[in-house]
Amino acid sequence: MSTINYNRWRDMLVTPVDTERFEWVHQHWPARADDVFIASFPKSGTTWTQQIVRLIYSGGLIHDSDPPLHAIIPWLDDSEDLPDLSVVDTMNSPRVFKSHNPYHLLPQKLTASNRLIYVTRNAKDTAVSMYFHTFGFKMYEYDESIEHFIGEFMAGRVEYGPYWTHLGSWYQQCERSNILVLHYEEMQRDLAATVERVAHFLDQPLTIEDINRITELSTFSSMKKDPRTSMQLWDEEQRKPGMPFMRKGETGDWANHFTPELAQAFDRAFKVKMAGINWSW
Ligand code: PPS
Repeated sequence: MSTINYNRWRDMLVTPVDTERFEWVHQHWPARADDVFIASFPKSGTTWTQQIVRLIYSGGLIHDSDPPLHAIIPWLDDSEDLPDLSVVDTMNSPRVFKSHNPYHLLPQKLTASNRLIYVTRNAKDTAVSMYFHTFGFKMYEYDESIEHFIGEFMAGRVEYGPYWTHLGSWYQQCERSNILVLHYEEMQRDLAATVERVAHFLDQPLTIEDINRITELSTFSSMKKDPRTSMQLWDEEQRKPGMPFMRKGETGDWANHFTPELAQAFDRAFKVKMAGINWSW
């Protein structure tokens, strides 16, 4: 299918059908003062950051009885991912949640006491990862080429898009002291330093041994091995064969999928669309 049946919620396209949940969470969800949010444009390193944060709070310990990562750090807006929203009332503080919303669509009851971590990734790598996500999940019924998807990405016709609007909404807020911005590429360059930075932001003192353990458990290969972080169940039930959620985990993979002409056109268009957003990847 060449077009995807997105739903529209406010100024965004989304695939979850239950947009009432999005609206309710945005308007009414009662946040606690110490709730933490990990937010991102999809495919920017959300799951990776969830793993780092979850390990920081557990002192780098994982137990066999632990539930999957997405149950420890749930996605409030998505009623398929989290059918019973009341379970979050029983979570111990500080609770951590995932969001794919732009800043202005976070729960309105959040205040300056809530810590927010925003993860970003190079636009071309994000587009490639999002293509494999969309092609791989059966629910999208999407079987077009990567060139087609990149065209959709450039036109802003993708979930939670446009990419530049999402980044712009967070960029405008990023000087706030309760916001930490991570870049996927920096995480790749120095994961241990990222772990340290996030722990400092969350006021969680760690020993060198803790940092080393968390770093090791947050590598791509460790996360791919563990069914609780590799989203193995999604792979088995919801994705096409040979299209794993933990796909490649590399920086610069775009070069394997963009022709030089397409890369040039993309860069030209994004220079204009991203004007004023001075993050570099
Ligand atoms: S989602 O569906 O929006 O929550 O996806 P998200 O978690 O934001 O992004 C998925 C991409 O992140 C890669 N990933 C990692 N890369 C490096 N190291 C680690 N530990 C890691 N964990 C996840 C994952 O493979 C997806 O990227 P691609 O390029 O598709 O491999």
